[in-house]
Amino acid sequence: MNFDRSVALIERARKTIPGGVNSPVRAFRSVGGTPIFIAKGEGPRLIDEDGNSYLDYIGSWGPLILGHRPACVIEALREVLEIGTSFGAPTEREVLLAEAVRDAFPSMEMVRLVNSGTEAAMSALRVARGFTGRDLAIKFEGCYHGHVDSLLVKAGSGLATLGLSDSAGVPAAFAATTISVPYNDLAAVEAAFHRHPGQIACIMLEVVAGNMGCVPPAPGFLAGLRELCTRNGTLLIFDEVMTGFRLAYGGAQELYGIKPDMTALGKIIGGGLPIAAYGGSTEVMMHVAPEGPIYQAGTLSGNPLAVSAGLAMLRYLKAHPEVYTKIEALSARLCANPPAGITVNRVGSMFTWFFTTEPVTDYASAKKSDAKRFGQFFHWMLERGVYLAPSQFEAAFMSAAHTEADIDYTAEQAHAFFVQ
Ligand code: KE4
Repeated sequence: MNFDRSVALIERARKTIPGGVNSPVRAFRSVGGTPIFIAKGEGPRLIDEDGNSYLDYIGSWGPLILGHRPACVIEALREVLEIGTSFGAPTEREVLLAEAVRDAFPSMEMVRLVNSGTEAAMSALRVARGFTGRDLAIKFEGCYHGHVDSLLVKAGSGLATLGLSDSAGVPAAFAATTISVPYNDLAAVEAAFHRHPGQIACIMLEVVAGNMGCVPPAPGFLAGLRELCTRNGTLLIFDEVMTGFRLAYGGAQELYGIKPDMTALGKIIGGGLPIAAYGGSTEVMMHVAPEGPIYQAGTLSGNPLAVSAGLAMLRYLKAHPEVYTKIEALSARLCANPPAGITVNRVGSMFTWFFTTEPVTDYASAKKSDAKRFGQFFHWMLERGVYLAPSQFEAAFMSAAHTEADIDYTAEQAHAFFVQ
Protein backbone atom coordinates (compact mmCIF):
# COMPACT_ATOMS: atom_id res chain seq x y z
CA MET A 1 0.00 0.00 0.00
CA ASN A 2 1.07 3.55 -0.75
CA PHE A 3 0.70 6.09 2.08
CA ASP A 4 2.48 9.06 0.46
CA ARG A 5 -0.34 11.57 0.88
CA SER A 6 -0.93 10.59 4.51
CA VAL A 7 2.80 10.95 5.21
CA ALA A 8 2.82 14.41 3.63
CA LEU A 9 -0.39 15.42 5.39
CA ILE A 10 0.74 14.41 8.88
CA GLU A 11 3.94 16.43 8.45
CA ARG A 12 1.88 19.43 7.43
CA ALA A 13 -0.75 18.84 10.13
CA ARG A 14 1.85 18.72 12.90
CA LYS A 15 2.71 22.34 12.17
CA THR A 16 -0.71 23.59 13.26
CA ILE A 17 -2.31 20.80 15.32
CA PRO A 18 -0.60 19.09 18.31
CA GLY A 19 0.58 15.72 16.98
CA GLY A 20 -1.29 16.52 13.76
CA VAL A 21 -4.48 15.10 15.23
CA ASN A 22 -7.52 16.38 17.08
CA SER A 23 -7.60 13.46 19.46
CA PRO A 24 -4.44 11.70 20.71
CA VAL A 25 -5.33 8.07 19.98
CA ARG A 26 -5.53 8.93 16.26
CA ALA A 27 -1.75 9.61 16.18
CA PHE A 28 -0.85 5.89 16.10
CA ARG A 29 1.68 6.52 18.88
CA SER A 30 1.04 3.16 20.60
CA VAL A 31 1.28 1.15 17.35
CA GLY A 32 3.86 3.30 15.55
CA GLY A 33 3.79 4.38 11.94
CA THR A 34 1.93 7.14 10.18
CA PRO A 35 -1.75 7.81 10.84
CA ILE A 36 -3.77 7.50 7.65
CA PHE A 37 -5.77 10.50 6.51
CA ILE A 38 -9.29 9.64 5.49
CA ALA A 39 -10.87 10.95 2.29
CA LYS A 40 -14.26 9.22 2.50
CA GLY A 41 -16.37 6.68 4.32
CA GLU A 42 -18.99 4.45 2.73
CA GLY A 43 -20.86 1.60 4.42
CA PRO A 44 -18.31 -0.58 6.25
CA ARG A 45 -15.36 1.01 4.47
CA LEU A 46 -12.96 3.92 4.75
CA ILE A 47 -10.98 5.26 1.78
CA ASP A 48 -7.77 7.10 2.61
CA GLU A 49 -6.14 10.02 0.79
CA ASP A 50 -3.99 7.58 -1.19
CA GLY A 51 -7.05 5.69 -2.40
CA ASN A 52 -6.49 2.68 -0.13
CA SER A 53 -9.72 0.99 1.01
CA TYR A 54 -10.20 -0.50 4.49
CA LEU A 55 -12.84 -2.45 6.35
CA ASP A 56 -13.52 -0.14 9.28
CA TYR A 57 -13.79 -1.70 12.77
CA ILE A 58 -13.57 1.65 14.59
CA GLY A 59 -16.67 3.29 13.15
CA SER A 60 -15.62 6.69 14.49
CA TRP A 61 -15.07 4.99 17.92
CA GLY A 62 -18.61 3.68 18.16
CA PRO A 63 -21.21 6.04 16.68
CA LEU A 64 -21.44 4.38 13.27
CA ILE A 65 -23.45 1.28 14.18
CA LEU A 66 -25.05 1.46 10.70
CA GLY A 67 -21.73 2.11 8.94
CA HIS A 68 -20.70 5.30 7.13
CA ARG A 69 -23.32 7.63 5.61
CA PRO A 70 -26.44 5.58 6.41
CA ALA A 71 -29.31 6.75 4.18
CA CYS A 72 -31.59 7.57 7.12
CA VAL A 73 -29.06 10.01 8.59
CA ILE A 74 -28.04 11.58 5.29
CA GLU A 75 -31.69 12.17 4.36
CA ALA A 76 -32.40 13.75 7.75
CA LEU A 77 -29.44 16.08 7.33
CA ARG A 78 -30.55 17.12 3.86
CA GLU A 79 -34.00 17.94 5.23
CA VAL A 80 -32.81 19.93 8.28
CA LEU A 81 -30.45 22.05 6.17
CA GLU A 82 -33.57 23.62 4.70
CA ILE A 83 -34.47 25.13 8.09
CA GLY A 84 -31.12 25.91 9.66
CA THR A 85 -28.27 24.47 11.70
CA SER A 86 -28.43 26.10 15.13
CA PHE A 87 -30.71 28.60 16.83
CA GLY A 88 -29.63 28.70 20.47
CA ALA A 89 -33.30 28.42 21.31
CA PRO A 90 -35.61 25.47 22.03
CA THR A 91 -36.95 23.43 19.12
CA GLU A 92 -39.49 20.60 18.90
CA ARG A 93 -36.83 18.25 17.53
CA GLU A 94 -34.83 18.22 20.76
CA VAL A 95 -37.99 17.42 22.73
CA LEU A 96 -38.57 14.47 20.38
CA LEU A 97 -34.99 13.28 20.92
CA ALA A 98 -35.24 13.61 24.70
CA GLU A 99 -38.48 11.60 24.60
CA ALA A 100 -36.85 8.94 22.42
CA VAL A 101 -33.97 8.65 24.89
CA ARG A 102 -36.37 8.39 27.84
CA ASP A 103 -38.37 5.70 26.05
CA ALA A 104 -35.19 3.70 25.41
CA PHE A 105 -33.73 4.31 28.88
CA PRO A 106 -36.63 4.40 31.41
CA SER A 107 -34.15 5.28 34.20
CA MET A 108 -33.64 8.60 32.39
CA GLU A 109 -36.94 10.25 33.33
CA MET A 110 -35.35 13.58 32.40
CA VAL A 111 -32.58 14.22 29.87
CA ARG A 112 -30.24 17.12 29.12
CA LEU A 113 -28.58 17.19 25.69
CA VAL A 114 -24.92 18.23 25.48
CA ASN A 115 -22.24 18.00 22.79
CA SER A 116 -19.77 15.29 23.82
CA GLY A 117 -19.41 12.29 26.07
CA THR A 118 -16.97 14.29 28.15
CA GLU A 119 -19.60 16.94 28.77
CA ALA A 120 -22.17 14.28 29.62
CA ALA A 121 -19.93 12.57 32.16
CA MET A 122 -18.70 15.86 33.62
CA SER A 123 -22.25 17.15 34.02
CA ALA A 124 -23.52 13.92 35.58
CA LEU A 125 -20.66 14.06 38.08
CA ARG A 126 -21.50 17.65 38.99
CA VAL A 127 -25.18 16.80 39.40
CA ALA A 128 -24.33 13.86 41.67
CA ARG A 129 -22.17 16.10 43.82
CA GLY A 130 -24.78 18.87 43.91
CA PHE A 131 -27.65 16.48 44.63
CA THR A 132 -25.87 14.59 47.44
CA GLY A 133 -23.86 17.49 48.83
CA ARG A 134 -20.85 15.16 48.80
CA ASP A 135 -17.50 15.67 47.04
CA LEU A 136 -15.93 12.25 46.44
CA ALA A 137 -16.44 9.99 43.39
CA ILE A 138 -15.38 6.41 42.75
CA LYS A 139 -14.18 5.39 39.30
CA PHE A 140 -12.40 2.30 38.01
CA GLU A 141 -8.86 1.93 36.69
CA GLY A 142 -8.91 1.60 32.94
CA CYS A 143 -12.30 3.23 32.56
CA TYR A 144 -12.36 6.50 30.66
CA HIS A 145 -15.13 9.07 30.92
CA GLY A 146 -13.73 11.79 28.67
CA HIS A 147 -11.14 14.36 29.63
CA VAL A 148 -12.93 15.49 32.79
CA ASP A 149 -10.32 16.99 35.12
CA SER A 150 -11.23 15.08 38.25
CA LEU A 151 -11.71 11.81 36.37
CA LEU A 152 -8.25 11.86 34.77
CA VAL A 153 -6.75 10.08 37.75
CA LYS A 154 -4.86 6.89 38.42
CA ALA A 155 -5.21 4.83 41.54
CA GLY A 156 -3.72 6.23 44.68
CA SER A 157 -0.95 4.36 46.54
CA GLY A 158 -3.13 1.78 48.25
CA LEU A 159 -6.55 0.48 47.32
CA ALA A 160 -9.40 2.87 47.90
CA THR A 161 -7.09 5.80 48.49
CA LEU A 162 -7.68 9.15 46.85
CA GLY A 163 -6.59 9.44 43.22
CA LEU A 164 -3.46 11.04 41.78
CA SER A 165 -3.48 13.23 38.67
CA ASP A 166 -3.01 11.19 35.50
CA SER A 167 -2.56 14.26 33.31
CA ALA A 168 -0.53 17.42 33.61
CA GLY A 169 -2.68 20.43 34.30
CA VAL A 170 -5.02 18.68 36.72
CA PRO A 171 -4.53 20.09 40.24
CA ALA A 172 -3.82 17.42 42.85
CA ALA A 173 -6.79 18.75 44.77
CA PHE A 174 -9.10 17.85 41.88
CA ALA A 175 -7.64 14.35 41.54
CA ALA A 176 -7.94 13.87 45.28
CA THR A 177 -11.73 14.01 44.99
CA THR A 178 -11.71 10.76 43.02
CA ILE A 179 -11.03 7.26 44.31
CA SER A 180 -9.82 4.93 41.59
CA VAL A 181 -10.16 1.19 42.24
CA PRO A 182 -9.74 -1.95 40.12
CA TYR A 183 -12.65 -2.81 37.80
CA ASN A 184 -14.67 -5.82 38.95
CA ASP A 185 -13.29 -5.47 42.49
CA LEU A 186 -16.34 -5.10 44.73
CA ALA A 187 -14.25 -5.48 47.91
CA ALA A 188 -12.19 -2.42 46.95
CA VAL A 189 -15.41 -0.44 46.51
CA GLU A 190 -16.64 -1.54 49.92
CA ALA A 191 -13.28 -0.53 51.43
CA ALA A 192 -13.69 2.92 49.88
CA PHE A 193 -17.09 3.33 51.51
CA HIS A 194 -15.67 2.27 54.88
CA ARG A 195 -12.76 4.68 54.47
CA HIS A 196 -14.94 7.61 53.43
CA PRO A 197 -18.33 7.15 55.15
CA GLY A 198 -21.02 9.56 54.02
CA GLN A 199 -18.62 11.34 51.64
CA ILE A 200 -19.06 9.53 48.33
CA ALA A 201 -21.38 11.28 45.87
CA CYS A 202 -21.28 8.71 43.10
CA ILE A 203 -19.76 5.69 41.49
CA MET A 204 -19.17 6.13 37.77
CA LEU A 205 -18.30 3.23 35.50
CA GLU A 206 -18.35 1.92 32.00
CA VAL A 207 -20.91 -0.85 32.33
CA VAL A 208 -18.93 -2.86 29.79
CA ALA A 209 -15.49 -1.30 29.73
CA GLY A 210 -14.20 -0.40 26.29
CA ASN A 211 -11.33 1.93 27.13
CA MET A 212 -8.94 -0.67 28.46
CA GLY A 213 -10.03 -2.92 25.65
CA CYS A 214 -13.36 -4.70 26.03
CA VAL A 215 -13.81 -5.95 29.61
CA PRO A 216 -17.25 -7.13 30.77
CA PRO A 217 -18.57 -6.78 34.32
CA ALA A 218 -18.03 -9.93 36.37
CA PRO A 219 -21.18 -11.76 37.50
CA GLY A 220 -22.65 -9.92 40.47
CA PHE A 221 -20.45 -6.85 40.06
CA LEU A 222 -23.16 -4.50 38.82
CA ALA A 223 -25.72 -5.78 41.32
CA GLY A 224 -23.14 -5.34 44.08
CA LEU A 225 -22.50 -1.73 43.07
CA ARG A 226 -26.24 -1.09 42.94
CA GLU A 227 -26.69 -2.41 46.46
CA LEU A 228 -23.71 -0.48 47.87
CA CYS A 229 -24.93 2.77 46.31
CA THR A 230 -28.48 2.31 47.60
CA ARG A 231 -27.22 1.47 51.09
CA ASN A 232 -24.87 4.50 51.21
CA GLY A 233 -27.04 7.15 49.54
CA THR A 234 -24.53 7.30 46.67
CA LEU A 235 -25.64 7.77 43.05
CA LEU A 236 -24.76 4.99 40.60
CA ILE A 237 -23.81 6.56 37.27
CA PHE A 238 -23.59 4.36 34.18
CA ASP A 239 -21.32 5.83 31.54
CA GLU A 240 -23.06 4.39 28.48
CA VAL A 241 -21.43 6.71 25.99
CA MET A 242 -20.05 3.63 24.23
CA THR A 243 -22.61 0.96 25.18
CA GLY A 244 -25.79 3.03 24.87
CA PHE A 245 -27.88 1.98 21.84
CA ARG A 246 -25.05 -0.45 20.97
CA LEU A 247 -25.35 -3.44 23.29
CA ALA A 248 -29.14 -3.13 23.13
CA TYR A 249 -31.50 -0.34 22.16
CA GLY A 250 -31.72 0.34 25.90
CA GLY A 251 -27.98 -0.07 26.35
CA ALA A 252 -26.11 -2.14 28.89
CA GLN A 253 -28.65 -1.34 31.61
CA GLU A 254 -31.26 -3.18 29.50
CA LEU A 255 -28.82 -6.03 28.79
CA TYR A 256 -27.85 -6.53 32.46
CA GLY A 257 -31.13 -5.41 34.07
CA ILE A 258 -29.55 -2.99 36.55
CA LYS A 259 -31.10 0.46 37.01
CA PRO A 260 -28.60 3.30 37.59
CA ASP A 261 -29.43 6.64 39.15
CA MET A 262 -27.91 8.55 36.23
CA THR A 263 -26.67 7.70 32.75
CA ALA A 264 -24.30 9.40 30.33
CA LEU A 265 -24.88 8.78 26.61
CA GLY A 266 -22.99 9.76 23.46
CA LYS A 267 -21.70 8.40 20.16
CA ILE A 268 -24.65 6.53 18.59
CA ILE A 269 -27.19 9.03 19.99
CA GLY A 270 -25.78 11.58 17.51
CA GLY A 271 -25.70 9.31 14.48
CA GLY A 272 -22.17 10.49 13.78
CA LEU A 273 -22.74 14.14 14.69
CA PRO A 274 -21.69 15.76 17.99
CA ILE A 275 -24.44 15.01 20.48
CA ALA A 276 -24.41 13.46 23.93
CA ALA A 277 -26.78 13.44 26.86
CA TYR A 278 -27.03 12.83 30.56
CA GLY A 279 -30.08 12.15 32.67
CA GLY A 280 -31.72 10.41 35.55
CA SER A 281 -34.78 10.56 37.77
CA THR A 282 -36.95 13.66 37.79
CA GLU A 283 -36.00 14.11 41.46
CA VAL A 284 -32.31 14.30 40.60
CA MET A 285 -32.58 16.24 37.34
CA MET A 286 -34.82 18.95 38.78
CA HIS A 287 -31.67 20.13 40.54
CA VAL A 288 -30.25 21.25 37.17
CA ALA A 289 -30.50 24.92 36.16
CA PRO A 290 -32.80 26.65 35.47
CA GLU A 291 -34.95 24.44 37.72
CA GLY A 292 -32.31 24.03 40.41
CA PRO A 293 -28.92 25.24 41.62
CA ILE A 294 -26.61 23.03 39.55
CA TYR A 295 -25.37 24.93 36.52
CA GLN A 296 -24.70 23.36 33.13
CA ALA A 297 -25.07 25.00 29.72
CA GLY A 298 -23.99 24.84 26.06
CA THR A 299 -24.21 27.07 22.99
CA LEU A 300 -24.86 24.22 20.59
CA SER A 301 -26.64 21.88 22.98
CA GLY A 302 -29.66 20.37 21.18
CA ASN A 303 -28.84 22.04 17.86
CA PRO A 304 -31.26 20.91 15.14
CA LEU A 305 -28.51 19.69 12.79
CA ALA A 306 -27.08 17.12 15.21
CA VAL A 307 -30.45 16.36 16.78
CA SER A 308 -31.91 15.50 13.37
CA ALA A 309 -29.11 13.02 12.73
CA GLY A 310 -29.57 11.49 16.17
CA LEU A 311 -33.34 11.25 15.84
CA ALA A 312 -33.00 9.53 12.47
CA MET A 313 -30.50 7.05 13.92
CA LEU A 314 -32.61 6.17 16.97
CA ARG A 315 -35.81 5.89 14.94
CA TYR A 316 -34.07 3.53 12.53
CA LEU A 317 -32.65 1.36 15.33
CA LYS A 318 -36.03 1.19 17.08
CA ALA A 319 -37.77 0.19 13.85
CA HIS A 320 -35.07 -2.35 12.91
CA PRO A 321 -34.19 -4.52 15.93
CA GLU A 322 -32.64 -6.98 13.47
CA VAL A 323 -29.62 -4.64 13.44
CA TYR A 324 -28.70 -5.99 16.88
CA THR A 325 -29.00 -9.64 15.95
CA LYS A 326 -26.95 -9.00 12.79
CA ILE A 327 -24.04 -7.21 14.49
CA GLU A 328 -24.05 -9.82 17.27
CA ALA A 329 -23.84 -12.64 14.75
CA LEU A 330 -21.13 -10.94 12.69
CA SER A 331 -19.07 -10.22 15.82
CA ALA A 332 -19.46 -13.79 17.05
CA ARG A 333 -18.37 -15.05 13.62
CA LEU A 334 -15.24 -12.88 13.68
CA CYS A 335 -14.31 -13.83 17.24
CA ALA A 336 -14.97 -17.56 16.90
CA ASN A 337 -11.88 -19.82 17.13
CA PRO A 338 -9.30 -17.15 17.98
CA PRO A 339 -5.67 -18.01 17.21
CA ALA A 340 -3.58 -19.52 20.00
CA GLY A 341 -2.06 -16.91 22.31
CA ILE A 342 -5.02 -14.55 22.04
CA THR A 343 -7.67 -13.79 24.66
CA VAL A 344 -10.86 -12.48 23.07
CA ASN A 345 -13.31 -10.44 25.13
CA ARG A 346 -16.60 -9.70 23.41
CA VAL A 347 -19.95 -8.31 24.46
CA GLY A 348 -22.32 -7.99 21.53
CA SER A 349 -20.64 -5.92 18.82
CA MET A 350 -17.81 -4.64 21.04
CA PHE A 351 -14.72 -6.80 21.15
CA THR A 352 -10.96 -6.83 21.73
CA TRP A 353 -8.27 -9.36 20.80
CA PHE A 354 -5.83 -9.18 23.72
CA PHE A 355 -2.31 -10.42 23.00
CA THR A 356 -2.11 -12.44 26.20
CA THR A 357 -3.02 -15.98 27.15
CA GLU A 358 -4.43 -14.93 30.55
CA PRO A 359 -8.03 -13.87 31.21
CA VAL A 360 -8.52 -10.10 30.99
CA THR A 361 -10.85 -8.94 33.75
CA ASP A 362 -9.44 -5.53 34.67
CA TYR A 363 -6.79 -2.98 33.73
CA ALA A 364 -3.91 -4.80 35.44
CA SER A 365 -4.60 -7.99 33.47
CA ALA A 366 -5.21 -6.04 30.26
CA LYS A 367 -1.79 -4.40 30.65
CA LYS A 368 -0.14 -7.83 30.61
CA SER A 369 -0.91 -7.95 26.89
CA ASP A 370 1.97 -7.70 24.43
CA ALA A 371 1.25 -4.22 23.06
CA LYS A 372 4.31 -4.41 20.76
CA ARG A 373 3.04 -7.55 19.08
CA PHE A 374 -0.41 -5.95 18.86
CA GLY A 375 1.26 -3.07 16.99
CA GLN A 376 2.74 -5.52 14.50
CA PHE A 377 -0.69 -7.14 14.11
CA PHE A 378 -2.31 -3.74 13.60
CA HIS A 379 0.01 -2.89 10.71
CA TRP A 380 -0.26 -6.38 9.21
CA MET A 381 -4.03 -5.88 9.07
CA LEU A 382 -3.81 -2.27 7.89
CA GLU A 383 -1.61 -3.31 4.96
CA ARG A 384 -4.32 -5.86 4.07
CA GLY A 385 -7.14 -3.35 4.15
CA VAL A 386 -8.46 -3.85 7.68
CA TYR A 387 -8.56 -0.80 9.96
CA LEU A 388 -8.49 -1.73 13.66
CA ALA A 389 -8.21 0.59 16.63
CA PRO A 390 -4.56 1.78 16.80
CA SER A 391 -4.19 0.61 20.40
CA GLN A 392 -4.37 -2.67 22.27
CA PHE A 393 -6.47 -0.89 24.89
CA GLU A 394 -9.47 -0.03 22.76
CA ALA A 395 -12.60 -1.89 21.71
CA ALA A 396 -13.41 -2.70 18.10
CA PHE A 397 -16.93 -2.08 16.82
CA MET A 398 -19.01 -3.99 14.29
CA SER A 399 -21.55 -2.24 12.08
CA ALA A 400 -24.67 -3.49 10.33
CA ALA A 401 -23.03 -2.47 7.04
CA HIS A 402 -20.41 -5.24 7.37
CA THR A 403 -21.12 -8.52 5.57
CA GLU A 404 -20.20 -12.13 6.25
CA ALA A 405 -17.75 -11.92 3.37
CA ASP A 406 -16.10 -8.94 5.09
CA ILE A 407 -15.85 -10.93 8.30
CA ASP A 408 -14.41 -14.00 6.61
CA TYR A 409 -11.80 -11.89 4.82
CA THR A 410 -10.88 -10.18 8.11
CA ALA A 411 -10.60 -13.51 9.95
CA GLU A 412 -8.50 -15.00 7.17
CA GLN A 413 -6.04 -12.11 7.26
CA ALA A 414 -5.91 -12.16 11.06
CA HIS A 415 -5.20 -15.88 11.25
CA ALA A 416 -2.52 -15.56 8.57
CA PHE A 417 -0.61 -13.21 10.89
CA PHE A 418 -0.17 -16.01 13.41
CA VAL A 419 1.17 -18.54 10.92
CA GLN A 420 3.53 -16.24 8.97
P1 KE4 B 1 -16.15 12.18 23.93
O1 KE4 B 1 -15.91 13.39 24.77
O2 KE4 B 1 -14.88 11.72 23.22
O3 KE4 B 1 -17.35 12.32 22.99
O4 KE4 B 1 -16.61 10.98 24.92
C1 KE4 B 1 -15.76 10.65 25.98
C2 KE4 B 1 -16.07 9.24 26.43
C3 KE4 B 1 -16.84 9.05 27.57
N1 KE4 B 1 -17.16 7.81 28.01
C4 KE4 B 1 -16.76 6.72 27.33
C5 KE4 B 1 -17.14 5.36 27.84
C6 KE4 B 1 -15.97 6.85 26.15
O5 KE4 B 1 -15.57 5.74 25.48
C7 KE4 B 1 -15.62 8.13 25.69
C8 KE4 B 1 -14.75 8.35 24.47
N2 KE4 B 1 -14.26 7.16 23.86
C9 KE4 B 1 -13.02 7.31 23.13
C10 KE4 B 1 -12.65 5.91 22.61
N3 KE4 B 1 -11.86 5.20 23.52
C11 KE4 B 1 -13.12 8.32 22.03
C12 KE4 B 1 -11.94 8.31 21.07
C13 KE4 B 1 -11.03 9.47 21.28
O6 KE4 B 1 -10.80 9.86 22.45
O7 KE4 B 1 -10.54 9.97 20.26
